[in-house]
Amino acid sequence: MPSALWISIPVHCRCSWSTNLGSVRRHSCRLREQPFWVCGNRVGDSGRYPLVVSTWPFVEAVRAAWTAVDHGLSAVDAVVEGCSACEELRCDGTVGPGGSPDENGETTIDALVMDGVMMEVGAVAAMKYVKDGIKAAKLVMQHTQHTLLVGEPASAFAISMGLPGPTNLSSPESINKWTKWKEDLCQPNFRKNVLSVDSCGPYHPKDTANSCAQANPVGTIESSPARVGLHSHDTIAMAVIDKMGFIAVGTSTNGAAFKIPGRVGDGPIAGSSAYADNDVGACGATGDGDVMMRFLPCYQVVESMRRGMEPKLAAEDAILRIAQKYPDFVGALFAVNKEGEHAGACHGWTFQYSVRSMEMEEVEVFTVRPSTVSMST
Ligand code: SD4
Repeated sequence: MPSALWISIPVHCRCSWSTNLGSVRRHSCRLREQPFWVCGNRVGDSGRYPLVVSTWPFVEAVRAAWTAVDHGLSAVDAVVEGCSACEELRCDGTVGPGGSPDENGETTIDALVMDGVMMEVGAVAAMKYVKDGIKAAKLVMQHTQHTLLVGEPASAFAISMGLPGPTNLSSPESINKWTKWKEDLCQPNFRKNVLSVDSCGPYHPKDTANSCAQANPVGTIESSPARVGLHSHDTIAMAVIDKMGFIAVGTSTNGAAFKIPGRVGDGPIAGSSAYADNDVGACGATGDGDVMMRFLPCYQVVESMRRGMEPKLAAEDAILRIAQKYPDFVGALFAVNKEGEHAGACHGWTFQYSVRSMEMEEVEVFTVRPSTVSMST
């Protein structure tokens, strides 16, 4: 069954470009009304670094990271600055405090930072009561020998290390969103193979519930599946190459809206939402983390680039591997190599990623357009 594969085509000249594999549209955020087509996005030889790449048109976040790295901060610190800006701005209502609520109406944060020099990682997942996800992740990396802290103990750790809290992460917007979802009978949601006498639960495994249902005249309701990200952009994943050529990546997200409490997405999983290796390059991802984390797509991208694939092909390959198994999956990623070449690939939605490099006067947003590639290849 054909399925849309959306890819970008980075080669090394600016021109119109369109094939049966799709096309790339590039536009400056300053010149948005005058978009032009490109087939090139290589960073010039006049100085390849620093470089900042981020999922989605999170222009302010890229600016914040750029300012940091341009003033000489490390790649790790610039990633923290960039992702923190998104948390403060509550990018798309799905990053930082007050964003997507879970089934219980609570907002939690998943975040990760990775230093591609030492391959050090710090991450927090399902963190409550602390709004500074990326800073908490950095504290895990710098002050523990662990990689990932989860839930309320992650919050307690972050607060004990100096971050403000406990803070209520709900906002009027998140409460309204949750209230509406409850009024819509808790649909859609992430349950499957369950039945419930009330569509908001409690839920029972279908087989078991069948016998309960027979005994219960109220009857049962099946859930309709939720899809991550179709109507919101959910995750900032950012890569920075600093002036020394060192690479770091970071992510921050509320995860999937109306997720089951306790759910950890791909955001804090190194190799899935983001990955960096200073010898090779970096990758950042967004989309249906429950599916994507089964494939570690960013690890795949970096390893493919290590073996010589250009970013475009590495990104396409990683997306294709997922789409072949999950034709309905929604997701995207960007890839950037040490030479500063970058590309995006996506499936199931239009993807945009933002870049600031030495040769740009402003952040530029790249739109990855659909193609008609058959997934049966
Ligand atoms: C997650 N990957 O928690 C995140 C959500 C996302 O675009 O990025 N959606 O699954």
